[in-house]
Amino acid sequence: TAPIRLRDYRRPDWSVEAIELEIDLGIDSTEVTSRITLHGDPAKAEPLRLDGEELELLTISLDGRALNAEDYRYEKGVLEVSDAHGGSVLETRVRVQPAANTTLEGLYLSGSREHGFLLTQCEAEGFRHITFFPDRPDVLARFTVTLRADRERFPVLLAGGNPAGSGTLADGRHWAKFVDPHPKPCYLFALVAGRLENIQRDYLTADGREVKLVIWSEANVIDRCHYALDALERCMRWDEHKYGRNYDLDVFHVVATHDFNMGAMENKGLNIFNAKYLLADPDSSTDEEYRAVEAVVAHEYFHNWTGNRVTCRDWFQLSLKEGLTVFREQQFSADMNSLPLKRIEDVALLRRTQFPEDAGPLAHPVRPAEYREINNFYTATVYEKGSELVRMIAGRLGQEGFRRGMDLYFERHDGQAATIEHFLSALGDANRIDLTPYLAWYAQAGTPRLHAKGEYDSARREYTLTLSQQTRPTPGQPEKTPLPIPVKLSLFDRSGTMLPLHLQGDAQVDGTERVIVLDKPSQRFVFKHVSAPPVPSLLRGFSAPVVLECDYSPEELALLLTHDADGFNRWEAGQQLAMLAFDTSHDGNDSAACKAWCDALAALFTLQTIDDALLADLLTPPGEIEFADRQSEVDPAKIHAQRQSLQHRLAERIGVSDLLARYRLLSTDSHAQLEAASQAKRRLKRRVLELLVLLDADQAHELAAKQYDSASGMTDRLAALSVLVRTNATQASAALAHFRERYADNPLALDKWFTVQAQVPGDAALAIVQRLENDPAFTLKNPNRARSLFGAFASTNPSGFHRTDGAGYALIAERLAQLDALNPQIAARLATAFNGWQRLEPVRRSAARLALEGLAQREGLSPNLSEIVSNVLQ
Ligand code: DPP
Ligand code: ZN
Repeated sequence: TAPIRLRDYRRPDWSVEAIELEIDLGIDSTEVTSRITLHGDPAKAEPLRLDGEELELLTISLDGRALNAEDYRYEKGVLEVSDAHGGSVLETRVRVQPAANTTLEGLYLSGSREHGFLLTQCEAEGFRHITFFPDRPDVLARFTVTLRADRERFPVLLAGGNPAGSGTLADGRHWAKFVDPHPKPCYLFALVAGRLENIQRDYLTADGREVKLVIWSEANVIDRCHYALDALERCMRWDEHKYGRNYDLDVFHVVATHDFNMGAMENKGLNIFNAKYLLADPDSSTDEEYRAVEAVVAHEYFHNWTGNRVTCRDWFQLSLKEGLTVFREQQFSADMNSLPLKRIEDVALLRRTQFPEDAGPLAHPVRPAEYREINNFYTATVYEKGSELVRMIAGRLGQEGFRRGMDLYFERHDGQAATIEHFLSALGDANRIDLTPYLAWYAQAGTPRLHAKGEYDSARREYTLTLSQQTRPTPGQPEKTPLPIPVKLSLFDRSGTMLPLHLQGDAQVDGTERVIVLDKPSQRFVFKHVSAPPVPSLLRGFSAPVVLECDYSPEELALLLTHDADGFNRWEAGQQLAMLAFDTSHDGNDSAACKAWCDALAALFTLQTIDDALLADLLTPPGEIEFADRQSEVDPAKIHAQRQSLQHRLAERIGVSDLLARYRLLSTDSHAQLEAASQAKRRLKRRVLELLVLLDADQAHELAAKQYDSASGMTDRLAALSVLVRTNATQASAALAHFRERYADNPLALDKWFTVQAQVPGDAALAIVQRLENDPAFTLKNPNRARSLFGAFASTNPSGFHRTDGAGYALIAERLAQLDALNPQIAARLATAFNGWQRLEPVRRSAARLALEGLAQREGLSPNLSEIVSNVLQ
């Protein structure tokens, strides 16, 4: 199929003023009657064309007249109708088959035929699997929805919008009607029907609207929804306070399902969540998962303004809502928890997922120029890098300026389908700043490399910082232009004190931290009145999504690691130092960098003045994927071994007795409370245990086994299990058996049981994965389960997946083909694990190529999977 291009965008010939849906729900067969009131200019309009995939058309009429075969044509996903005009009403009745739908797109069944419930997923192009419609985000219509179903089987009927009546039908079935006063694109349509329980709360918005907040789930997990309800209330208050945004319907429904392709979906008034991001309780959720629930609840809620009230003109603009909403969620989570820890977590995620994407064959701009399958563009680049771009611009405008800009954005575009240009214009106009230079960030793929070089002139007492930028070619973009890169910086003297900054050209000193903007290939910045050679702390808070290259000495990095007041940059200095240590330590010979890294961390460890959670992060070197990202010929087994030996050095430097003592100290707080201090202790305790096992495996295994047995919550239990399993402890099998049994009826907990085993490093992993896929609890049909085993293995376990014999590749390629027949979206996502294969060392590289080429040649691959496989192969 030909790609769809941004530059070919045309406004729709036809739009829809209103749609009335009447849906007769059944598990095997659901009938959808749709009446759409058209809007179009008959003079210049093309014939009416509507999207519709695999719909069994039962009846069709235009303005009350049943259409004959010559009046319309339905083929290849398009319904074409002649003689429609502005104001015409087209009525169609179609049949769809929810239970047979394994793609989890459109209308489908979650759970069993006997007990499951029906639900929809329409973003990006699922609505065309439900009825005929112009399935594009710039067609906004008023939705009126009536659901009809058997009352016993489907006691709960929900759709987006406000409730507008319900009752019993003559045949004994019941009905419920919903009217959404806000015109919306069809990707925001949703319905849910089945046996569900709820918890609810009244909420009064800042502008005085009484709202019912209702969370729905199957009965057995409804008591695990309370945390999400609290989080929902918190994020609603926060959005009122921070952005002046109020909720705009009388009800806000949130529904949990175990069968979902994405994390969650922001359908207007009826959010639908992957249970993984809604359910939380101490016995089955880790601290990280609690934070993820809070973050995703907020993300979907925030979409109500950034996504729903102002939506996207076309799918190329996806980051307009996703990047912006990720950014808003990151701000919220930082406010609720800790700014530096959140920043560290987000930057680590960016480096683990987005940087490799941007450096390989799948690289694409935050606003892609073309795509074949839009579902393949819900990527780390659109989401995470997109958020970094908003952050850069927000930093440029300052807190108040950004709020002014957002206010203007909402004022101008409420009720509209907007573009990235609209967004930048509103932010810029409100601040009388031209932000168009930032558009280049949206159009250009690849991670810029920022090179920094400092020179000190003792005679003139000047420090000159030369910054230069370079972005490597990416597919389809051989030439790169320079981007505006805001660099937040401070200068430290050698005792670790920040120096006043007097930039040449400025009238006077401007504090001890400031932003300079590099917007040319190379630029010099001169700082005056600097009394001794300083150590620059660059890119503070990660002020731009770039790779910083600066020739720091180990001592300079150690100084920043010890003294930098910016929590993020402190961590960053440690990461850079660990990178240096990794590059320079060979065959047991410790380099100066390795020594400096170990010494600095050991000192911080002993000092006990640093927050426990931050310390845990400082004690963690970059991941294997980040190390691999910097190498031209990747040997994942070697990287794993080298990273292990680096950690071993660190553990040795701290020493068994200090590690043990700290472990014991941290173990005194054994209650699964959610307070930050308790969470921090658990995080550090896990890290200490992981270091201890490198020095004294027997002792650490005993402690881990005890921790597993006595854990009062999932965080401690899973940490212990993971240490036992990954380091092949004799106690591992008993703990695994216990976990399997204890959580047999808890799919989210059981997913962790699969994952922890799929992440066993090295060649042992494959046999484990092969054994686990024969576990009766394993199924490819459930996305969470498929990801928990194959996703964990292929995407998060480099030394396990990348075997020299290629058996890891062969297994995943085979499963991809099977998965593709069931659920193309999930198959395509999993296939991205092959990204980066071109940079593997030759033996693995040819094995990976073989597996990929074999997969590419299979008959009947979905457009989703073929796009990823052919892009990865190129
Ligand atoms: N549900 C996905 C998200 O919220 C797509 N909109 O990011
Ligand atoms: Zn989103």
